[in-house]
Amino acid sequence: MGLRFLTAGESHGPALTVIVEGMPAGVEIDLATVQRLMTRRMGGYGRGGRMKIETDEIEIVGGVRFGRTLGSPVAILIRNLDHDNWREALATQGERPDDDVARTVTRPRPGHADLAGALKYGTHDARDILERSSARETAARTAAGGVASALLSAAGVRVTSCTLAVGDAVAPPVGDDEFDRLLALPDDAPMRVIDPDAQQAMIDAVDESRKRRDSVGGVFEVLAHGVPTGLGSHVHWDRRLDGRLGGALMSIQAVKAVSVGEGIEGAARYGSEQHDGVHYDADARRFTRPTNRAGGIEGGISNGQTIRVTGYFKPLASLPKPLDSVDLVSKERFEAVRERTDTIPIVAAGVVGEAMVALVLADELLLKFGGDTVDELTANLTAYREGLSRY
Ligand code: EPS
Repeated sequence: MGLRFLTAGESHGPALTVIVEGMPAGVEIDLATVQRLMTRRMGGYGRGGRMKIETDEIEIVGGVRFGRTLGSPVAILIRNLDHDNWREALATQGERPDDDVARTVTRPRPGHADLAGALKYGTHDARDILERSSARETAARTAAGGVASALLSAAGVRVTSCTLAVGDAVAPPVGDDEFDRLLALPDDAPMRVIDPDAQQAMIDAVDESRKRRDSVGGVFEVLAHGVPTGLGSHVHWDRRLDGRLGGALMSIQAVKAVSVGEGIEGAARYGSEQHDGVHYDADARRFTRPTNRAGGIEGGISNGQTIRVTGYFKPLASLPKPLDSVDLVSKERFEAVRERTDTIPIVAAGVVGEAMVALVLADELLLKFGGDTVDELTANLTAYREGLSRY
């Protein structure tokens, strides 16, 4: 067993909560570092009104003592400050009030979980569905990712993200050697882009979308630096690291496609243009690559290069100018319900991507190197790395 986590909580319910199980003892959990990730997830240009209400302050309620993990499940609570405005609609007890007070939703939004979820879970109130399908849940995942990142830090692995596109505004590709420049971007940057012209073009694309009362799609990339060779495995489908990371990114609300390295570009290339040659650095006693089109994974195994995975974000389904829909009760045609929403939370999507990648990598580190304490894990990792240098 490696690292696993469970989240619970509705978007306007009392709180979100997450339990991370499998953390070894002795990992330093700096509240401010986890909180910083939470705050970064709230930011970026293109966010809507909800983030002006929330603070996403985390409360660690289990598994940590004097700033270090105990080896027991780490439990975190994030209160929804907006719940104050939703107490009656999201009450956990009592009789169902009338539809206005319950904020019943009978007009499903195309592209959202509303209709399929209402049919599946046997309700005529899509609020039962949208409260949980909401990307608000990613705040809990981000907290879990912050815990996983603390373990990665101890193993010398760092994770960051960048914005690659908003609508038709595209950033120039970021090289592996620009990792530290990405890390150094200010937390309150409107987009996670190094190139100022690309950033401005993305801001303009958000403004244009707002002007049209529409949403717009985008692309983010997650990079993980310092990942040891040998995480994941070719031996079975569910152990392939690219498959696991792909699933983890695809599980983020609104992500509809994922690529590893230059996977999408590679589909239009010859093999000789796609694969990274293998070199050997005799002084450092290690294999090197002049390029990283594979995104740090070959045969489902990390190859020691920077891991790069890209998430393709569809335009959000809550539109200020709604599409056609049909009332769940009367079956009459109506415009879909109008919910407050973001234009595109692409910076947030990148941060959630970082969290999901961190969770998968921390799980893989524990599966390979084990240990009930962080010292045991890092000793095993050091011995393994020494073994590789004698290969
Ligand atoms: C979301 C709708 C909006 C977003 C929300 C995701 O929330 P609300 O309905 O309260 O305005 O702001 O994202 C978050 C709350 C968040 O924390 O990221 C949706 O329908 O998915």
